[in-house]
Amino acid sequence: MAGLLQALVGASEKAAHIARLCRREEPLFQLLVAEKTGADRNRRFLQDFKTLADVLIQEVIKHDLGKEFPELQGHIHGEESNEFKNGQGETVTVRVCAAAGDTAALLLSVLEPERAAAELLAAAVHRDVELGDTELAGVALSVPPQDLAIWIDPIDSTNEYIGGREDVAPVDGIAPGGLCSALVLIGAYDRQTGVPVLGVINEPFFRRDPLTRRWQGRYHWGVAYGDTRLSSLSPPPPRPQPCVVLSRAEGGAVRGALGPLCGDRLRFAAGAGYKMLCVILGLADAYVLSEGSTFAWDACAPHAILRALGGGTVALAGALRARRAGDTGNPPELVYNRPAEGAAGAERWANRGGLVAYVHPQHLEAVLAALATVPGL
Ligand code: 2IP
Ligand code: CA
Ligand code: CA
Repeated sequence: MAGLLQALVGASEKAAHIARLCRREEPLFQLLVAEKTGADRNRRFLQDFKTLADVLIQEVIKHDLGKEFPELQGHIHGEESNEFKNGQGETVTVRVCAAAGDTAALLLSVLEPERAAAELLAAAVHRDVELGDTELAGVALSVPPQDLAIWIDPIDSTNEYIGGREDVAPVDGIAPGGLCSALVLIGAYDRQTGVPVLGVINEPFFRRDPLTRRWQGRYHWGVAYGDTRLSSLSPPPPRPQPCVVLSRAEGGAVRGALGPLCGDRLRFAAGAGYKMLCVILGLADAYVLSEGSTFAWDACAPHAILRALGGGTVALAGALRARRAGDTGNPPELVYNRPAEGAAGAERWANRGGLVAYVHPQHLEAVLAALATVPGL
């Protein structure tokens, strides 16, 4: 049996394949779109979409990991619920069946009359993934699955995934938006402490193959367990003057406070996962978010990789509070096992009070010092 890390990467590859498949045919893609309702609504967007791709991908990851690691069953969580409304207004519970034919029949009840689409998706759900990654195959870890739980964001940056823009020009390597900011995020955290320990980020739309014009993906992983720190990536070198990446929704006060620190190195990008990936890859030195508009499933996987590289993700409000109280210890990191008190639906898992993602502690320190001057933060 391969290890848990290999299983997370394999699941992300299958997920990325399904994400690509769903975009290939525009009429099929239109069929896959349904609107979110009720308490699951992400309050940041007027129109927040849940796609069948999202729901299906989450179920596939849950199914494959739970089958290989029964100890994880009941501890694999994600952004989506597995209920999907079909064209007739009936609620269909999306799940992976024992055989591809049964999964296709279930999917057809959502996709009717697109039989070919349902069969294509079912085949992708049931296919075996061969990784062919010798570096990853050589990683031997003794991380006990019974101590862990999982957060899945089957597709982060759904809006960009649906919009599908391919021609967004990057600014110093950072794409301000577009398809490349849609990512698959799978993170494992310690059930007792809530600390993230394994993370996989998959980029399904990394680049187009120059010959076939088909999308090619890539993935990154990290381990921060006990004293073990391992990653598919090396820590990026720090810049003397930090580059900070923000959401376009970030307000003027935060932009203004970071201006003197970054000069002209303030960047904007879509996707919480993508912005954390920019920090992981060294395209930015920090990602600052002053609001609770990300969730446990957005941050868990990238946070684990950041930890593997010597960095982390702190809870912004808590870090500023501690700082203002004269606490000189390490600022509090986000944890993933504690629902917000008094909240309902997705809000239970919001990273309330914002966050700062970083690799180099000196950048975290500089960012917190700058933000401490902002009244109301
Ligand atoms: C979203 C997505 C958005 C992000 C938001 C996340 O997740 O990553 O892009 O907002 O915080 O919750 P922004 O792009 O302004 O950073 P999803 O697409 O999975 O709903
Ligand atoms: Ca997300
Ligand atoms: Ca999502």
